[in-house]
Amino acid sequence: MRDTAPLAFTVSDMTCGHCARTITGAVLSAYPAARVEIDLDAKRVTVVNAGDRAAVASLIEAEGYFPVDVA
Ligand SMILES: [Cu+2]
Repeated sequence: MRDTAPLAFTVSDMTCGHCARTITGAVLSAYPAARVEIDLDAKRVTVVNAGDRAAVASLIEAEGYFPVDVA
């Protein structure tokens, strides 16, 4: 199965490995087939094979972070 188009977010309040694991875990618990890539330096979260943008954003928000769409 081909990967879906990546959804990219900037999460400015993602500051450490704990944040990265929390966000990754939240996405994977809802979408076990997803792949989550985190670039902590760039504060970037990229997700493929998950739900739509709004669904992924709300999972991240539910953990207390503020994702902003990357155009
Ligand atoms: Cu952290």
